[in-house]
Amino acid sequence: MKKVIFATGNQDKMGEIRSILCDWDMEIQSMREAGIDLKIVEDGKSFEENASIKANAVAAQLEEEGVVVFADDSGLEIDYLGKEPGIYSARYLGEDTPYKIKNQKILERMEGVPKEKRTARFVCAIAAADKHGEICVTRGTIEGYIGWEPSGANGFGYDPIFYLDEYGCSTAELSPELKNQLSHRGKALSAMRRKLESLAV
Ligand code: ITT
Repeated sequence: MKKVIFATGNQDKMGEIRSILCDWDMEIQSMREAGIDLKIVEDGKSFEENASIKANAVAAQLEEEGVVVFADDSGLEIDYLGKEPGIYSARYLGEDTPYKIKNQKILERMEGVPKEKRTARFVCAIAAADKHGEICVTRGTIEGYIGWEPSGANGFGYDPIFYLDEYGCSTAELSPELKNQLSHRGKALSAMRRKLESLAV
């Protein structure tokens, strides 16, 4: 294996992925850097299915041996809201709606809900595929709760309303290094790296 191409159009994710994998001796490219432009319909029923759909769609375009496509499908599950927005996290209230508004809406829907019922988690599935097909899928999660107000300017998406008990702050208030060490994405990517190393892909 000589190169990983990430099947994502999300620049915030891509930034985190590069930092998480910065000590891996591997060429890492975004889909755009690899010159691949694909509109992928994410119609799976789980994070794992959607990650596979994205990785397989891009891998089907590959001609070169030794290139592996990774895809990240991730989102926020809020227990009180029946695990919403879940796999629809990017599409919640509309793909182009600013996160300030999405986060405010979630806080409104959680009004009056006590701390013990505000549990939530970020989930990340990473799928890997090459020109011969799918290799494997890994999952990482981080448990937390929905706070009462947005706070912090780091991270992206739902980070300002997702709080960690152990740190008493939102994941948007953590340094990028600490978020990456603890996060769903950090865990799923580390698991994938170990798995591919053990399979000697
Ligand atoms: P690609 O499919 O092109 O990778 P996307 O943004 O559409 O980009 P997803 O379908 O996986 O990606 O949706 C993930 C959404 O979940 C993302 O847009 C955020 O709203 C949310 N999310 C995932 N990880 C997050 C994190 O670490 N912090 C905050 N929000 C996160």
